[in-house]
Amino acid sequence: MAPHIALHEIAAPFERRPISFAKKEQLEPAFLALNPEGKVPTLLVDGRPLTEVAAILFYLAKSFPQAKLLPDGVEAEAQAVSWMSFAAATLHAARRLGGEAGRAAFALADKKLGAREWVLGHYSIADIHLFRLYWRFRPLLQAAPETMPALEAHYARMMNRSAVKRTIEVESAIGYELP
Ligand SMILES: N[C@@H](CCC(=O)N[C@@H](CS)C(=O)NCC(=O)O)C(=O)O
Repeated sequence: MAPHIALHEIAAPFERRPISFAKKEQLEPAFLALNPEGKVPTLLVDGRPLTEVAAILFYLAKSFPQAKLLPDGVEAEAQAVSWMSFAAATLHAARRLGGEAGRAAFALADKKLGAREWVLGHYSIADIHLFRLYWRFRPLLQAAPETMPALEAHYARMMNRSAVKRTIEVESAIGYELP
């Protein structure tokens, strides 16, 4: 979903290849040949596979600079990598922990985001990554929305973006099989 949002943001031509987890298509030899981990997302760039949300978002932002999905400057880029590493390593992993540990990880994200409108001051790939994980875990966290005010406001801002609306529209029509 995160690369899908970014692809709509940059308005680049692309082809979707939905993978059915119910049919275990991620474990079929043809897919494992592209991503031996058997996980989505996997982006094919002229046939070459690129895996990991953070890397795919970084690649798309750098390849389509006119979309301004990455702030200028080495330090600002490093801040984006920092947030996406936090998202992948701490927030995504919190799913396995569940319950209180899951809520604690997102409470930390809420605190890190604070009063900022966007993670890095202006909209970027870090917002897309953060949003995707909160969108997924929000219904599972069983946390009162008022306990995550920054994430809730960020979620509402993201849901208002046309790239996000379009992504959800397309993915809902295909049907979600979330692991
Ligand atoms: N570190 C990877 C995690 C990818 C990942 O866990 N993908 C999940 C979906 S959110 C998946 O493909 N699960 C299928 C499975 O575990 O069989 C990333 O950030 O891209």
